[in-house]
Amino acid sequence: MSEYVPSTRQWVAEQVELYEGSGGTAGLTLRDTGLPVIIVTNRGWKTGAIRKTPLMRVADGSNYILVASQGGAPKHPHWYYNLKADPNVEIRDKTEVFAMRVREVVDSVERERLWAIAVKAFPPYQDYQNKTDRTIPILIAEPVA
Ligand code: F42
Repeated sequence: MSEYVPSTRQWVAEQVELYEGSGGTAGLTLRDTGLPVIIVTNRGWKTGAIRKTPLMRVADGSNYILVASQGGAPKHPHWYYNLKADPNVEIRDKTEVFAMRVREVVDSVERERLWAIAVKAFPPYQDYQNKTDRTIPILIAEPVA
């Protein structure tokens, strides 16, 4: 069984530590924004390591919208490639953990609808898209029946 390897970003690893270590009762927001965060547990496509990625909580019914923004950086985050390689993830939303399957949203009508929901939940996503010429991928996580 592969082990968990923390993010190389200290503040991210610390949030995961607090969120998971408290069983989903602390470390639940993006710094002091009050905006909710989820933790996506995914498998490193290269190392097989267990990775835990905090993302903004953007819900669409019982689905979650995952936005590979990485602050508008020129390249997609690593976790995007992990999810493409293995779509089976766990999403922790506070004290609840769900088995979910992820797919990239490619249909333009669906993407437009989900992007609008994401930007409403976290307006900086639009700023991030404006500052990079890469199209920020949207993935949707759906509960595994
Ligand atoms: N990032 C977003 O993109 N969107 C969000 O909405 C978001 C919200 C958010 C809220 C709170 C918080 O604390 C962080 C938040 N982040 C958000 C940041 C997010 O959690 C990630 O840190 C960020 O997106 C970068 O993701 P990353 O997967 O590129 O992480 C880097 C820093 C990392 O951990 N790199 C590792 C390393 O050793 O360099 C490798 C990680 C990895 O998955 N490696 C793969 C493997 O096989 O193990 C291989 C990957 C490859 O392609 O080589």
